[in-house]
Amino acid sequence: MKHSCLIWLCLAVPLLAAPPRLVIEAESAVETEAPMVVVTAEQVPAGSAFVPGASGDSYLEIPEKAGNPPKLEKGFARFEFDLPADGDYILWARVWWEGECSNSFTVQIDDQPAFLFGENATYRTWHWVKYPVARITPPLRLEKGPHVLRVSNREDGVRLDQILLSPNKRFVPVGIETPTTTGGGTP
Ligand SMILES: [Ca+2]
Repeated sequence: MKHSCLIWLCLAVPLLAAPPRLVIEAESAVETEAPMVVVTAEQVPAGSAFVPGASGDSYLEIPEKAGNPPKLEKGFARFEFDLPADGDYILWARVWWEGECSNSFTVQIDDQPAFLFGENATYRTWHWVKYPVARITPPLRLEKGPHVLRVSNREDGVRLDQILLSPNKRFVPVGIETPTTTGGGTP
């Protein structure tokens, strides 16, 4: 092997070893239950307003005043996806929160324990939020193959544009990401 080829191989192997990140449009969920709804400019929930700037000009929403647990347990979106490799993943979501009482979801992956997602203090703008936030909480250990992710109602007045799973703990999404797969349904 030529010396230059050896250098190329050394550079390429670490890149090939890292599993790629997964990006899903929220509106491509395989199933949604009201009051979680798909929103487009032409299809806006009564009493709500369309928020521009979402990828695909479409997102999921639990409208403000729609209700939330414990009075209303309903409202979820279910996603199905395949992971190309085992890994420890960081979950990111591009969200729009109405305010401090409208800034979280409950998330569950497969049969793992459900966890609280959000509760950060950035309101009324699209932005990325991650899990886990604290370093003491381990990333999500996920195996290669099919998975089910469920985003459930915890507070109304919330919007979800994209979901991203990254094995790279240093990666930070900034704007809209290019979808790499669907959530099992049609966007
Ligand atoms: Ca979207």
